Amino acid sequence: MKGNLQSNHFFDISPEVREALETEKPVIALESAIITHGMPFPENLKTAITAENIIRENGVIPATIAVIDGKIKVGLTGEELEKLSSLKNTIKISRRDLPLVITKIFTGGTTVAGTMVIAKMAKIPLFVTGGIGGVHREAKSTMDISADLEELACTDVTVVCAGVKSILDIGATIEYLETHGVPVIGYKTDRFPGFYTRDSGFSVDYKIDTPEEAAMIIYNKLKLGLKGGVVIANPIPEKYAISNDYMNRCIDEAIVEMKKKKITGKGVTPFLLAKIEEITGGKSLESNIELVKNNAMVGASIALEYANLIKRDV
Ligand code: PSU
Ligand code: MN
Repeated sequence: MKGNLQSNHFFDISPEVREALETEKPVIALESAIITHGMPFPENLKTAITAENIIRENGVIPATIAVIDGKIKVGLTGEELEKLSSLKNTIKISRRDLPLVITKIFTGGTTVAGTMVIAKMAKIPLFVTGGIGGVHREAKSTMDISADLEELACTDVTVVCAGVKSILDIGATIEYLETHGVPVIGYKTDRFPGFYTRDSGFSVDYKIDTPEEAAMIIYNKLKLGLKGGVVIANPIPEKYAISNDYMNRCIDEAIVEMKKKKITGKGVTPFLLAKIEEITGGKSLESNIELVKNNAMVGASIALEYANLIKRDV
């Protein structure tokens, strides 16, 4: 399981992450499109730092992934985090953008898909985010299906998230994951969480109650040689949840605005996130921050258990 990318000139793995990978200490990746395109400054920076701190306090090394000046970074310094969160007009980097941004020496945040690609290359088995992308509500005519789903179908990295927002067609997103053989597991819940809400109205097939169980599922999947990711769906803490009805009204309003402005492609998700924050007067942002912290905590506890399993397996 040793990291072998130290000599690869595309990568810059931080000394802390490199040491952890070489000595099989628990490491968990974090995405950065949430920093560059998901939250405004300075909340994006504060949340990124807090999530890293939570992970460290739980005995795990955080590896935030991004591309800075054409280098693929695994583990960012404080300065790099600051630069990434305050820069305007950075690139939202998914799988397809990677060869471009390293060639053109660009800077940007990696989406769930982009982060999974890099985490896999760096041999990091787990990763924490807020929410994953999915099938957009009008995908029948727009074909807008997030590359995150295809990545989950083929790349062997587990994602801890709070489900998906109802800016998406949640039912179609769940069906897509089922078709592509991606396990969707409820963490202490049998409902599929809807990001701001603990229950999207859809169920999950399996509920787990402990980090040990999550780690064992990921480990057994590895042993079976099954390709693809796993979704651990961890609901937002009750205290920060927002009602489905209210949220859906805000989302409908945001979508009307999006259509008026003719926003399409990779601009859709960042636009909707920012618009919803504006409509809710910042309430959605507060919830977003809290669910990321909660995912960092659960993700770290799973990473610890998973590292124990890998250590025992020689
Ligand atoms: N959903 C959220 N917050 C986010 C994202 C999604 O609730 O910040 C970001 C993630 O980086 C995700 C990306 O990978 O948006 C999906 O974008 P698209 O729909 O363009 O694939
Ligand atoms: Mn899209």
